Amino acid sequence: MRLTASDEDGGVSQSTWNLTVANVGPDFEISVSAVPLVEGQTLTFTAIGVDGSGIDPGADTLTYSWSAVGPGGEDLVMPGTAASQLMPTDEGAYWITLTIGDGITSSTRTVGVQIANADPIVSGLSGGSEIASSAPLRISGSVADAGATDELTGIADLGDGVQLPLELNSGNFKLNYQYRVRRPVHRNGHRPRPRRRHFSTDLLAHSRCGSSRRFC
Ligand SMILES: [Ca+2]
Ligand SMILES: [Ca+2]
Ligand SMILES: [Ca+2]
Repeated sequence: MRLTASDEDGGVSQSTWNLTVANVGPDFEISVSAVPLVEGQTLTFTAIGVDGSGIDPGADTLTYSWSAVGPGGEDLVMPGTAASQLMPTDEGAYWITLTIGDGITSSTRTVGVQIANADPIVSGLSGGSEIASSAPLRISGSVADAGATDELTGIADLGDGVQLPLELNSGNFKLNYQYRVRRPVHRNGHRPRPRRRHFSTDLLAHSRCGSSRRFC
């Protein structure tokens, strides 16, 4: 910085003052999108300044480097600049780290999110809801789970003590069961003619934890 002093008679004097402006590094927090913290849900992480200020007070060009560690200690890729996204495939604790540099120095922040398991969903049920006692029971449908690594099992509970395992093929199942009703014997030794009857079937789907069994 140069200081100049002048008088009314044309006298001039100058002096130089060395002034150094120090860089201020990035300062920020990581915000998480307000969505349910469950597996299969895409989460958005955004770098924001502290207390409403900017991430860096200078006009520096900032660089961003995101990374994440899953519940099993696995490294997860997170591209992006001021914001990045991650879709947890299973429940558990995920740790997201962001480093922002301004060309001179850098700052790093880490935030953790606890992801919950999502229940499997049974859908697309089709088949007869009323059959004769000697007719086969046929029901089909599908089971889906938001957790990409969850292993699915299913049980059909006929409500009378009979429970049948569902064999899932790519999430689809077909239940084919010969449902028999014991007909009472009358005093004369004859059985009454079979009558149609109603029954209810509960399909229970379960998901087993994939990579992080400690959160089951
Ligand atoms: Ca700076
Ligand atoms: Ca799961
Ligand atoms: Ca699940």
